[in-house]
Amino acid sequence: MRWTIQQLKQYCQEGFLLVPNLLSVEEVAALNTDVPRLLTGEDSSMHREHEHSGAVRQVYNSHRHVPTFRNLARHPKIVEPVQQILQNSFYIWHSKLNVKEAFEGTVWLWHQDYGYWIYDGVDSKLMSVMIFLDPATLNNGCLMVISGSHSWGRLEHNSDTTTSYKQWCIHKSVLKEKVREAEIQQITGQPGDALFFDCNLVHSSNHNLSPIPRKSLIIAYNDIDNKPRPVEKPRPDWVVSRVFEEISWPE
Ligand SMILES: O=C(O)CCC(=O)C(=O)O
Repeated sequence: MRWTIQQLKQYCQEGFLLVPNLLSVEEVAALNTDVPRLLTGEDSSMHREHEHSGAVRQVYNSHRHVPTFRNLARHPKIVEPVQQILQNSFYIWHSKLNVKEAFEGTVWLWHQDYGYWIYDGVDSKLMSVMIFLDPATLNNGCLMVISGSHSWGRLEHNSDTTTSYKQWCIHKSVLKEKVREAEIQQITGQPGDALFFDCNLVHSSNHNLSPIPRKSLIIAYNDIDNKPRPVEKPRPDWVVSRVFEEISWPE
């Protein structure tokens, strides 16, 4: 499960690494079997965000409530590379099922996750793993990234309310200066593939204009020694977890 030196080097240079077939067909099927109960809202303890159309956009923290998702968040295939990257024990910052329903799933504007997370009183010692539960294609709003952008450090963000969800996104003037068309990479893949990425990687995604959904689970991990310092406006536990259950590998 450990990454090779070459894989780690690529992750450090580019700020992300796509691992094809991280999960087997059976493992993805087991997760997808539990997805409908996340979407229907029968378990109200999971926080949900919706599109203007009413479609579910995100379901937070399934790893706390659903055994398949709980096991995945602690699976050696994921936590061993996370430990190699963070070089410390860590805990789950949050997890979210990002849904992007067919025809309805809307955009994610260009941002860095640390663009938001800095206001939660942490340093940039966090990272995320995006596990594809559906195919991610050019038409259904696959993730787009700028290779190497994590090394720019945190960029200036501002709030944007033009979409169905209030987003923090990189200031347009900064984008115009920094982002070149040729450098935008579309991360397409198959169910079971996983993208590991740095909290300062610049990323976005388009509207899903296709007839197939684009569901993926993002699990964010934070270095155990980077717990949030007190801030003026602490965000709720569903987005900034106060469950500091330590994960280290080998356990
Ligand atoms: O699901 C996507 O396309 C992007 C999601 C994202 O950037 C986020 O949840 O911060």
